[in-house]
Amino acid sequence: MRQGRIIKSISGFYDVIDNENDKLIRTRARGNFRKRGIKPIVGDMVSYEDGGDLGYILELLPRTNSLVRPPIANVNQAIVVTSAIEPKFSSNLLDKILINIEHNDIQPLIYLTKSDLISDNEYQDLKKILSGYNEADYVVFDDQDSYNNEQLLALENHFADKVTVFTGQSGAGKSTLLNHINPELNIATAAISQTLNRGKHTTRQVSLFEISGGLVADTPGFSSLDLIDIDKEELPKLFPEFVKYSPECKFRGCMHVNEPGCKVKEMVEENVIMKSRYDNYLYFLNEINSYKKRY
Ligand SMILES: Nc1nc2c(ncn2[C@@H]2O[C@H](COP(=O)(O)OP(=O)(O)OP(=O)(O)O)[C@@H](O)[C@H]2O)c(=O)[nH]1
Ligand SMILES: [Mg+2]
Ligand SMILES: [Zn+2]
Repeated sequence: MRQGRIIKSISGFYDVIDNENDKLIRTRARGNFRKRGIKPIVGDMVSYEDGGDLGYILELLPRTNSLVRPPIANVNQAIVVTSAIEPKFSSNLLDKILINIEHNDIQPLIYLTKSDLISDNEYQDLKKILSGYNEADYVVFDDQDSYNNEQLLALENHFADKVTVFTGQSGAGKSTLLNHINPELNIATAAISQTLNRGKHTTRQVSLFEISGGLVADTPGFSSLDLIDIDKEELPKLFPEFVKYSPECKFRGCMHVNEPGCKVKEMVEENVIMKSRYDNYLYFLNEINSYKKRY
């Protein structure tokens, strides 16, 4: 019995990389998986039997996390590809993406694209906003020349021994960024007018590529995002800079809304915590409350 990781799934077959010898083996799942309601997904660690031509997956090992759209398991970090324009930068959407990632215990990094399509002044404004994210402890890649070699290498340095997904709005440049990192991947990209107008995405399939000692997945983009599984009480814990100051709030379990002696609100007033992040927090809190009423 051997162990490995699924890096690709195509019509009932799973390509597994062996943990010890890095060999790639095509497998099928054991017949009783379906009866037991088990569906292997890309990223799953498995025990399997190497049957020569075709191997068999015997068991799935426990997942540390799993994403639904796209289905992928055991993800360590996410590169949040964020375009300056087309689609236009939105701090609300960026924060929503970030908290969804934090909710899954995944480390988000922010990567800005398409700065060549905005003016220098607009770029400076955006850079200022992104430096706030840097201060909130996020790694940010925001060079004006989005795909310059130095920045690409700096990004690749984060890949070793991790599973990394590229995520973000449709048309933001996820596949383009991956192609710059490794032109051999040759992933299909499309002008935004095509993807958005037809309501479909350029990237559909998920598979993990070996890059710089780690595994990396492109994912299909989205145009909007829900906060369906996030509880009200969890929300403040998904903002790292709130977590940092909340021990100094007067009340334990402070939601940083109307409570007196709230350190988070004080830090917002002192411009230590970004006002936009705090406003988005209140907005999401409202959104979560409105889900509660509907269901
Ligand atoms: N001018 C400019 N165009 C870019 C940049 N990055 C990506 N593009 C273009 O934007 C379009 C969309 O890029 P993709 O890489 O397909 O976007 P994606 O995020 O993979 O989109 P989905 O797969 O639909 O989620 C393509 O036409 C790219 O050539 C950039 O930095 N500057
Ligand atoms: Mg794509
Ligand atoms: Zn507080």
